[in-house]
Amino acid sequence: MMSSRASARFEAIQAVDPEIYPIMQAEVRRQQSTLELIASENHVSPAVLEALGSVFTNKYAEGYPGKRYYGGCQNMDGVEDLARARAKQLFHSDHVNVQPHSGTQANAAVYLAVLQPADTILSLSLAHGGHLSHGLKVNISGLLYNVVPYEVDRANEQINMAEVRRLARAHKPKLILSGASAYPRTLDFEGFSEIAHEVGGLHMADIAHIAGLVATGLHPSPIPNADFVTTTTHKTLRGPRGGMIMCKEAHAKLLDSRVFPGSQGGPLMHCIAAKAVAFAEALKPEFKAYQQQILKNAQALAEALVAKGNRLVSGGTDNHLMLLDLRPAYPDVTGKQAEDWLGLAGIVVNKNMIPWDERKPTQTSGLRLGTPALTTRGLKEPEMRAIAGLIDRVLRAQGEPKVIEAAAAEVHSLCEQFPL
Ligand code: DSN
Repeated sequence: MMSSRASARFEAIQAVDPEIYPIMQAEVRRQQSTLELIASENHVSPAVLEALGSVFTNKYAEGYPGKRYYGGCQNMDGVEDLARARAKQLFHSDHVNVQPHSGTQANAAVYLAVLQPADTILSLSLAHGGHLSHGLKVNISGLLYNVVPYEVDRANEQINMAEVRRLARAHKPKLILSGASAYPRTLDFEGFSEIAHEVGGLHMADIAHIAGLVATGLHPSPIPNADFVTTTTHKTLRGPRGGMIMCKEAHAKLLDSRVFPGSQGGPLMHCIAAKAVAFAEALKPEFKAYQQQILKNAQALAEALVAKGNRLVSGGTDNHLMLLDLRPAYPDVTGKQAEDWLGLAGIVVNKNMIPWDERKPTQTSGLRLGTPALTTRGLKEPEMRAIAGLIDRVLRAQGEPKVIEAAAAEVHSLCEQFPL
Protein backbone atom coordinates (compact mmCIF):
# COMPACT_ATOMS: atom_id res chain seq x y z
CA MET A 1 0.00 0.00 0.00
CA MET A 2 2.81 2.37 0.87
CA SER A 3 4.65 1.75 -2.38
CA SER A 4 1.52 2.26 -4.47
CA ARG A 5 0.90 5.55 -2.66
CA ALA A 6 4.49 6.54 -3.28
CA SER A 7 4.47 5.59 -6.93
CA ALA A 8 1.19 7.43 -7.50
CA ARG A 9 3.29 10.60 -7.27
CA PHE A 10 6.41 11.57 -9.22
CA GLU A 11 5.16 10.16 -12.52
CA ALA A 12 7.01 12.80 -14.52
CA ILE A 13 10.18 12.25 -12.52
CA GLN A 14 9.89 8.52 -13.10
CA ALA A 15 9.71 9.16 -16.83
CA VAL A 16 12.69 11.51 -17.04
CA ASP A 17 14.99 10.70 -14.15
CA PRO A 18 15.34 7.05 -13.18
CA GLU A 19 18.09 7.91 -10.69
CA ILE A 20 16.20 10.48 -8.61
CA TYR A 21 12.86 8.63 -8.78
CA PRO A 22 13.76 5.70 -6.51
CA ILE A 23 15.34 8.08 -3.99
CA MET A 24 12.16 10.15 -3.87
CA GLN A 25 10.08 7.02 -3.41
CA ALA A 26 12.40 5.83 -0.69
CA GLU A 27 12.02 9.13 1.17
CA VAL A 28 8.22 8.93 1.01
CA ARG A 29 8.45 5.42 2.41
CA ARG A 30 10.93 6.52 5.09
CA GLN A 31 8.60 9.27 6.27
CA GLN A 32 5.60 6.94 6.21
CA SER A 33 7.32 4.13 8.07
CA THR A 34 9.22 5.96 10.83
CA LEU A 35 8.22 8.00 13.88
CA GLU A 36 9.59 11.54 13.52
CA LEU A 37 10.62 13.03 16.87
CA ILE A 38 13.02 15.68 15.59
CA ALA A 39 11.58 18.75 17.30
CA SER A 40 12.14 21.07 14.34
CA GLU A 41 10.46 18.89 11.71
CA ASN A 42 6.86 18.38 10.65
CA HIS A 43 4.69 17.00 7.84
CA VAL A 44 3.06 19.68 5.67
CA SER A 45 -0.44 19.39 4.25
CA PRO A 46 -1.11 18.33 0.64
CA ALA A 47 -2.14 21.94 -0.09
CA VAL A 48 1.21 23.29 1.10
CA LEU A 49 3.02 20.63 -0.94
CA GLU A 50 0.99 21.53 -4.02
CA ALA A 51 1.92 25.21 -3.70
CA LEU A 52 5.59 24.24 -3.30
CA GLY A 53 5.49 22.20 -6.47
CA SER A 54 3.72 24.91 -8.47
CA VAL A 55 4.73 27.07 -11.44
CA PHE A 56 5.48 29.91 -9.05
CA THR A 57 9.00 28.45 -9.00
CA ASN A 58 9.41 29.72 -12.58
CA LYS A 59 9.19 33.39 -11.78
CA TYR A 60 11.62 36.12 -10.79
CA ALA A 61 10.01 38.75 -8.59
CA GLU A 62 12.85 40.82 -7.16
CA GLY A 63 11.39 43.70 -5.19
CA TYR A 64 8.11 43.81 -3.31
CA PRO A 65 4.42 43.84 -4.35
CA GLY A 66 3.76 46.87 -6.58
CA LYS A 67 7.53 47.56 -6.93
CA ARG A 68 9.08 44.69 -8.88
CA TYR A 69 12.12 44.65 -11.14
CA TYR A 70 10.47 42.21 -13.59
CA GLY A 71 7.33 42.19 -15.69
CA GLY A 72 4.58 39.62 -15.32
CA CYS A 73 4.50 39.81 -11.53
CA GLN A 74 0.75 40.39 -11.02
CA ASN A 75 0.22 36.90 -9.59
CA MET A 76 3.40 37.15 -7.53
CA ASP A 77 1.98 40.31 -5.97
CA GLY A 78 -1.28 38.48 -5.30
CA VAL A 79 0.32 35.67 -3.30
CA GLU A 80 2.87 37.81 -1.50
CA ASP A 81 0.18 40.30 -0.45
CA LEU A 82 -1.95 37.43 0.86
CA ALA A 83 0.98 35.84 2.67
CA ARG A 84 1.81 39.14 4.36
CA ALA A 85 -1.78 39.93 5.29
CA ARG A 86 -2.38 36.46 6.71
CA ALA A 87 0.87 36.50 8.70
CA LYS A 88 -0.05 39.94 10.12
CA GLN A 89 -3.44 38.59 11.17
CA LEU A 90 -1.95 35.42 12.64
CA PHE A 91 0.68 37.15 14.78
CA HIS A 92 -0.95 40.60 15.20
CA SER A 93 2.14 42.20 13.75
CA ASP A 94 2.55 45.69 12.24
CA HIS A 95 4.82 44.62 9.41
CA VAL A 96 5.85 41.30 7.88
CA ASN A 97 8.51 40.30 5.38
CA VAL A 98 7.88 36.80 4.00
CA GLN A 99 10.87 36.67 1.65
CA PRO A 100 13.69 35.22 3.82
CA HIS A 101 14.75 31.87 2.42
CA SER A 102 15.42 30.50 5.91
CA GLY A 103 15.54 31.37 9.59
CA THR A 104 19.26 32.02 9.42
CA GLN A 105 18.76 34.42 6.49
CA ALA A 106 15.98 36.15 8.41
CA ASN A 107 18.28 36.66 11.38
CA ALA A 108 21.13 37.90 9.18
CA ALA A 109 18.83 40.49 7.58
CA VAL A 110 17.93 41.88 11.01
CA TYR A 111 21.62 42.07 11.96
CA LEU A 112 22.33 43.95 8.72
CA ALA A 113 19.50 46.34 9.51
CA VAL A 114 20.53 47.33 13.01
CA LEU A 115 24.19 46.42 13.61
CA GLN A 116 27.57 47.56 12.38
CA PRO A 117 30.46 45.07 12.25
CA ALA A 118 31.90 44.49 15.76
CA ASP A 119 28.72 45.61 17.52
CA THR A 120 27.71 43.47 20.47
CA ILE A 121 24.96 40.82 20.47
CA LEU A 122 23.85 39.13 23.70
CA SER A 123 22.38 35.68 23.02
CA LEU A 124 21.83 32.22 24.48
CA SER A 125 24.93 30.05 24.14
CA LEU A 126 24.58 27.34 21.47
CA ALA A 127 25.82 24.79 24.03
CA HIS A 128 22.89 25.73 26.26
CA GLY A 129 20.16 25.51 23.63
CA GLY A 130 20.81 28.53 21.40
CA HIS A 131 21.11 28.55 17.62
CA LEU A 132 24.11 28.76 15.31
CA SER A 133 22.76 31.95 13.72
CA HIS A 134 22.77 33.61 17.15
CA GLY A 135 26.53 33.87 17.34
CA LEU A 136 28.42 30.70 16.44
CA LYS A 137 31.99 31.82 15.70
CA VAL A 138 31.94 30.38 12.17
CA ASN A 139 28.47 31.73 11.29
CA ILE A 140 27.98 35.23 9.85
CA SER A 141 26.71 36.28 13.31
CA GLY A 142 29.94 35.24 15.04
CA LEU A 143 32.18 36.30 12.16
CA LEU A 144 30.90 39.88 11.96
CA TYR A 145 29.76 40.72 15.48
CA ASN A 146 31.00 40.59 19.06
CA VAL A 147 28.89 37.92 20.68
CA VAL A 148 28.42 37.70 24.45
CA PRO A 149 26.60 34.49 25.46
CA TYR A 150 24.26 33.95 28.38
CA GLU A 151 23.81 30.46 29.78
CA VAL A 152 21.12 28.64 31.68
CA ASP A 153 21.28 28.67 35.47
CA ARG A 154 23.18 25.77 37.08
CA ALA A 155 20.49 25.25 39.71
CA ASN A 156 17.41 24.81 37.52
CA GLU A 157 18.86 24.76 33.97
CA GLN A 158 16.58 27.62 32.98
CA ILE A 159 17.40 31.13 31.72
CA ASN A 160 17.97 33.45 34.65
CA MET A 161 16.69 36.91 33.69
CA ALA A 162 18.69 38.56 36.49
CA GLU A 163 21.85 37.18 34.90
CA VAL A 164 20.73 38.36 31.45
CA ARG A 165 20.23 41.83 32.94
CA ARG A 166 23.65 41.74 34.64
CA LEU A 167 25.37 40.83 31.36
CA ALA A 168 23.35 43.43 29.44
CA ARG A 169 24.38 46.16 31.87
CA ALA A 170 28.02 45.07 31.73
CA HIS A 171 28.28 44.73 27.93
CA LYS A 172 25.66 47.19 26.63
CA PRO A 173 24.67 45.01 23.64
CA LYS A 174 23.12 46.76 20.68
CA LEU A 175 20.93 43.70 20.16
CA ILE A 176 19.66 41.15 22.66
CA LEU A 177 18.44 37.86 21.21
CA SER A 178 15.85 35.63 22.77
CA GLY A 179 14.78 32.32 21.33
CA ALA A 180 16.40 28.93 21.09
CA SER A 181 16.53 25.64 19.25
CA ALA A 182 16.80 23.33 22.26
CA TYR A 183 15.19 25.04 25.22
CA PRO A 184 12.14 23.35 26.77
CA ARG A 185 10.85 26.21 28.92
CA THR A 186 8.68 29.30 28.45
CA LEU A 187 10.64 32.38 27.36
CA ASP A 188 10.09 35.69 29.13
CA PHE A 189 9.94 37.81 25.98
CA GLU A 190 8.61 40.83 27.83
CA GLY A 191 11.57 40.63 30.22
CA PHE A 192 14.04 40.48 27.31
CA SER A 193 12.48 43.57 25.71
CA GLU A 194 12.60 45.43 29.00
CA ILE A 195 16.29 44.62 29.54
CA ALA A 196 17.25 45.49 25.95
CA HIS A 197 15.50 48.86 26.11
CA GLU A 198 16.91 49.56 29.57
CA VAL A 199 20.48 49.38 28.19
CA GLY A 200 19.65 51.31 25.01
CA GLY A 201 19.56 48.23 22.77
CA LEU A 202 17.00 46.40 20.69
CA HIS A 203 15.35 43.02 21.20
CA MET A 204 15.06 40.39 18.49
CA ALA A 205 13.00 37.32 19.39
CA ASP A 206 13.59 34.25 17.25
CA ILE A 207 10.44 32.16 17.63
CA ALA A 208 11.32 29.56 14.98
CA HIS A 209 10.60 26.57 17.19
CA ILE A 210 7.51 27.86 18.95
CA ALA A 211 5.84 29.92 16.19
CA GLY A 212 2.75 27.68 16.12
CA LEU A 213 2.37 27.98 19.88
CA VAL A 214 2.79 31.76 19.74
CA ALA A 215 0.31 32.12 16.87
CA THR A 216 -2.34 30.27 18.86
CA GLY A 217 -1.73 32.00 22.19
CA LEU A 218 -0.20 28.93 23.84
CA HIS A 219 3.13 30.67 24.44
CA PRO A 220 3.43 34.39 25.32
CA SER A 221 3.99 36.44 22.17
CA PRO A 222 7.01 38.73 21.77
CA ILE A 223 5.18 40.83 19.16
CA PRO A 224 3.91 43.58 21.49
CA ASN A 225 7.35 44.44 22.91
CA ALA A 226 10.15 43.07 20.72
CA ASP A 227 11.61 45.25 17.98
CA PHE A 228 12.04 42.32 15.59
CA VAL A 229 10.58 38.82 15.59
CA THR A 230 12.03 36.23 13.26
CA THR A 231 10.82 32.73 12.59
CA THR A 232 11.01 29.78 10.29
CA THR A 233 7.75 28.62 8.80
CA HIS A 234 8.30 24.87 8.80
CA LYS A 235 8.48 23.80 12.43
CA THR A 236 5.44 23.99 14.74
CA LEU A 237 3.93 26.40 12.19
CA ARG A 238 3.76 23.46 9.73
CA GLY A 239 4.41 25.43 6.57
CA PRO A 240 7.07 25.16 3.87
CA ARG A 241 10.78 25.34 4.69
CA GLY A 242 11.53 29.07 4.90
CA GLY A 243 11.84 32.20 7.03
CA MET A 244 9.92 35.33 7.92
CA ILE A 245 10.50 38.56 9.84
CA MET A 246 8.02 40.71 11.74
CA CYS A 247 8.75 44.18 13.08
CA LYS A 248 7.35 47.47 14.20
CA GLU A 249 6.32 49.83 11.39
CA ALA A 250 9.21 52.17 12.29
CA HIS A 251 11.76 49.53 11.19
CA ALA A 252 9.80 48.25 8.17
CA LYS A 253 11.49 50.14 5.33
CA LEU A 254 15.03 49.50 6.55
CA LEU A 255 14.30 45.85 7.27
CA ASP A 256 12.81 45.22 3.83
CA SER A 257 15.84 46.79 2.19
CA ARG A 258 18.17 44.49 4.17
CA VAL A 259 16.29 41.41 2.99
CA PHE A 260 16.20 42.60 -0.63
CA PRO A 261 18.61 43.76 -1.96
CA GLY A 262 20.65 43.61 1.27
CA SER A 263 21.07 39.89 1.59
CA GLN A 264 18.91 38.16 -1.03
CA GLY A 265 18.03 38.44 -4.68
CA GLY A 266 14.85 36.95 -6.11
CA PRO A 267 12.36 35.61 -3.57
CA LEU A 268 11.31 31.95 -3.77
CA MET A 269 7.76 32.64 -4.92
CA HIS A 270 6.64 28.99 -4.73
CA CYS A 271 7.69 29.02 -1.06
CA ILE A 272 5.86 32.29 -0.49
CA ALA A 273 2.71 30.80 -2.07
CA ALA A 274 3.09 27.81 0.25
CA LYS A 275 3.61 30.14 3.23
CA ALA A 276 0.34 31.87 2.36
CA VAL A 277 -1.45 28.50 2.27
CA ALA A 278 0.10 27.43 5.59
CA PHE A 279 -0.91 30.73 7.25
CA ALA A 280 -4.51 30.20 6.09
CA GLU A 281 -4.39 26.73 7.67
CA ALA A 282 -2.94 28.18 10.87
CA LEU A 283 -5.78 30.71 11.09
CA LYS A 284 -8.34 27.90 11.35
CA PRO A 285 -9.64 26.80 14.78
CA GLU A 286 -8.36 23.25 14.24
CA PHE A 287 -4.80 24.57 14.18
CA LYS A 288 -5.17 25.67 17.80
CA ALA A 289 -6.44 22.20 18.70
CA TYR A 290 -3.38 20.77 16.93
CA GLN A 291 -1.02 22.99 18.95
CA GLN A 292 -2.81 22.05 22.17
CA GLN A 293 -2.31 18.38 21.34
CA ILE A 294 1.41 19.00 20.65
CA LEU A 295 1.69 20.28 24.22
CA LYS A 296 -0.34 17.44 25.71
CA ASN A 297 1.79 14.94 23.82
CA ALA A 298 5.01 16.57 25.01
CA GLN A 299 3.77 16.39 28.61
CA ALA A 300 2.78 12.74 28.22
CA LEU A 301 6.12 11.81 26.64
CA ALA A 302 8.09 13.72 29.28
CA GLU A 303 6.14 12.21 32.18
CA ALA A 304 6.46 8.69 30.82
CA LEU A 305 10.22 9.08 30.32
CA VAL A 306 10.67 10.45 33.83
CA ALA A 307 8.54 7.62 35.24
CA LYS A 308 11.03 5.21 33.69
CA GLY A 309 13.89 6.82 35.59
CA ASN A 310 15.04 9.28 32.93
CA ARG A 311 16.33 12.77 33.65
CA LEU A 312 15.11 15.67 31.53
CA VAL A 313 17.12 18.88 31.42
CA SER A 314 15.30 21.42 33.65
CA GLY A 315 13.09 18.57 34.89
CA GLY A 316 10.48 18.70 32.16
CA THR A 317 9.01 20.86 29.42
CA ASP A 318 6.58 23.74 28.87
CA ASN A 319 6.62 23.47 25.08
CA HIS A 320 6.87 20.97 22.22
CA LEU A 321 10.33 19.60 23.03
CA MET A 322 12.42 18.07 25.77
CA LEU A 323 16.10 17.34 26.28
CA LEU A 324 16.84 13.88 27.60
CA ASP A 325 20.05 13.74 29.66
CA LEU A 326 21.26 10.21 28.94
CA ARG A 327 23.88 10.07 31.70
CA PRO A 328 21.86 9.02 34.78
CA ALA A 329 19.77 6.25 33.21
CA TYR A 330 22.18 5.08 30.51
CA PRO A 331 25.67 6.15 31.67
CA ASP A 332 27.58 4.47 28.84
CA VAL A 333 25.31 5.55 26.01
CA THR A 334 26.21 8.64 23.97
CA GLY A 335 23.68 10.73 22.07
CA LYS A 336 25.23 9.45 18.85
CA GLN A 337 24.72 5.80 19.81
CA ALA A 338 21.20 6.49 21.03
CA GLU A 339 20.33 8.29 17.77
CA ASP A 340 21.70 5.37 15.74
CA TRP A 341 19.99 2.60 17.73
CA LEU A 342 16.65 4.38 17.83
CA GLY A 343 17.01 5.07 14.10
CA LEU A 344 17.35 1.33 13.47
CA ALA A 345 14.07 0.87 15.33
CA GLY A 346 12.41 3.56 13.17
CA ILE A 347 12.39 6.26 15.85
CA VAL A 348 14.03 9.36 14.37
CA VAL A 349 15.66 11.72 16.88
CA ASN A 350 18.71 13.98 17.05
CA LYS A 351 21.60 13.85 19.45
CA ASN A 352 21.95 17.14 21.27
CA MET A 353 24.37 18.80 23.65
CA ILE A 354 23.03 19.29 27.15
CA PRO A 355 24.19 22.27 29.25
CA TRP A 356 27.81 21.74 30.42
CA ASP A 357 28.07 18.62 28.29
CA GLU A 358 31.43 16.92 28.65
CA ARG A 359 31.07 14.97 25.43
CA LYS A 360 31.87 16.42 21.99
CA PRO A 361 29.06 17.82 19.77
CA THR A 362 29.54 14.79 17.51
CA GLN A 363 28.82 12.45 20.47
CA THR A 364 26.79 14.44 23.06
CA SER A 365 25.14 13.29 26.28
CA GLY A 366 21.64 14.26 25.25
CA LEU A 367 18.77 13.61 22.88
CA ARG A 368 16.27 16.24 21.78
CA LEU A 369 12.73 14.92 21.39
CA GLY A 370 9.76 16.83 20.01
CA THR A 371 6.11 16.08 19.32
CA PRO A 372 4.95 18.34 16.40
CA ALA A 373 5.37 15.76 13.61
CA LEU A 374 3.85 12.84 15.56
CA THR A 375 0.91 15.06 16.52
CA THR A 376 0.32 15.86 12.85
CA ARG A 377 0.04 12.11 12.24
CA GLY A 378 -2.67 11.89 14.89
CA LEU A 379 -0.74 10.20 17.68
CA LYS A 380 -1.96 11.07 21.17
CA GLU A 381 -1.01 10.52 24.82
CA PRO A 382 -1.31 6.69 24.90
CA GLU A 383 1.03 6.44 21.91
CA MET A 384 3.48 8.86 23.59
CA ARG A 385 3.61 6.54 26.58
CA ALA A 386 4.21 3.58 24.28
CA ILE A 387 7.01 5.46 22.48
CA ALA A 388 8.66 6.39 25.81
CA GLY A 389 8.64 2.67 26.61
CA LEU A 390 10.24 1.81 23.26
CA ILE A 391 12.96 4.46 23.67
CA ASP A 392 13.72 3.24 27.18
CA ARG A 393 13.87 -0.42 26.13
CA VAL A 394 16.21 0.21 23.21
CA LEU A 395 18.57 2.39 25.27
CA ARG A 396 18.63 0.08 28.29
CA ALA A 397 19.40 -2.86 26.01
CA GLN A 398 22.32 -0.86 24.58
CA GLY A 399 21.22 -1.48 21.04
CA GLU A 400 20.76 -5.28 21.43
CA PRO A 401 19.55 -6.36 17.93
CA LYS A 402 16.64 -8.47 19.23
CA VAL A 403 15.30 -5.55 21.28
CA ILE A 404 15.67 -3.18 18.30
CA GLU A 405 13.86 -5.69 16.11
CA ALA A 406 10.96 -5.96 18.56
CA ALA A 407 10.77 -2.16 18.88
CA ALA A 408 10.83 -1.81 15.08
CA ALA A 409 7.81 -4.11 14.83
CA GLU A 410 5.88 -1.88 17.25
CA VAL A 411 6.95 1.25 15.36
CA HIS A 412 5.75 -0.37 12.13
CA SER A 413 2.37 -1.09 13.65
CA LEU A 414 2.03 2.51 14.98
CA CYS A 415 2.91 3.86 11.52
CA GLU A 416 0.27 1.64 9.91
CA GLN A 417 -2.29 2.75 12.50
CA PHE A 418 -1.51 6.46 11.89
CA PRO A 419 -0.72 6.79 8.18
CA LEU A 420 0.56 10.02 6.71
N1 DSN B 1 18.22 23.14 12.76
C1 DSN B 1 17.06 23.65 13.46
C2 DSN B 1 16.71 22.84 14.65
O1 DSN B 1 16.75 21.63 14.51
O2 DSN B 1 16.39 23.35 15.69
C3 DSN B 1 17.19 25.07 13.79
O3 DSN B 1 17.47 25.79 12.65
